Amino acid sequence: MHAPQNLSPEARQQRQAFYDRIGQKNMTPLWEVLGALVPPQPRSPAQAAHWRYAELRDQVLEAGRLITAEQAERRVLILENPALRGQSCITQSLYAGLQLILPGEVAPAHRHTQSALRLVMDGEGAYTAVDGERTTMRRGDFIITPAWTWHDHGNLGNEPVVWLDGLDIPIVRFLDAGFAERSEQSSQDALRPEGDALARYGSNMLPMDYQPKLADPTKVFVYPFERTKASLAGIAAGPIDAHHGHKLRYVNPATGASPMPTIGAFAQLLPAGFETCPYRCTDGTVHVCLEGGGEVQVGDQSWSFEENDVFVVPSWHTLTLRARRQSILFSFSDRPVQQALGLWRDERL
Ligand code: GTQ
Repeated sequence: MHAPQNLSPEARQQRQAFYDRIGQKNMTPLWEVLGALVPPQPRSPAQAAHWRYAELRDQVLEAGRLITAEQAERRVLILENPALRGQSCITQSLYAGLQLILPGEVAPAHRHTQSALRLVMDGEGAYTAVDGERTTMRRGDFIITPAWTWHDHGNLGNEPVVWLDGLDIPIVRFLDAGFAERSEQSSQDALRPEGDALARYGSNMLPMDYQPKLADPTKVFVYPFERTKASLAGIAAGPIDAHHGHKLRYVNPATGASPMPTIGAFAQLLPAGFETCPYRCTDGTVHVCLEGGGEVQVGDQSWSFEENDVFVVPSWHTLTLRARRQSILFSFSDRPVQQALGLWRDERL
């Protein structure tokens, strides 16, 4: 888009002097930056990256020897995009981290305007409580804490429990709309029995007087892995998509929209030996391998991945997945934001 310009040294100097003068008044010429501001296609500053769980686990457990959950409030190791170090984000719009809670510990109740998801990776016996209801965290469960809902975590079992946190922290930061508060109670009182929300809102039925608004997050705050696996196994008997394998998106069952307005989440099954056709989309996406293993290629980078490995595919980077064994992948992205704004695009290559 930038027309080549053959500038004489004098003209160049004259322009630079002008830029310097207006610079002192906090102005700058658009024409020097237009190409970068309005690129012909996305050029994410983020980079594809991969974290092996075998290494993550050791470091997370080491953090468990250095600080308690109580002291840390949330004992989390943030997964930072290698090209965005220091910004606490894994893509431009999303945050990811691994949280550890040891037997007997409590991560005290708080709430914030940032929306969060948890993907349970390792260990049994922990729970998350969301607005007065607890859910036991089982491996592969996808749990959400929508904006401004009270939440606390605890571990009643006898092994360390590790999960992946995904939050819209960079989006809320960008909008300068972050609020947070700590509860006086470190653990919320149970207002409803475990399973209540899933029975009321997540079983193809809804309470008689419940009229959800389209932008509301779902009242279903846990999507048990058992159910996800059953759905994936069910569709795997049918035709397969060349670019996605057998892939489904998690929804608010009352509206069909994403579970939370800022974060979309997905689960996919790739049969043993299956290779996806190259695909790209504008939502930079974080993946977790829940079962199986294989190879991921992003542009000219590639990795092999195993269970619980995490990898990130930035916006408009071409992705190919190959399953060595039958594999189940969880993923999340800012797709609902882009779709609400009419920005989202994808391309099947
Ligand atoms: O569990 O509430 O990874 O507030 C970052 C911020 C987790 C949480 C994070 C949080 C939480």
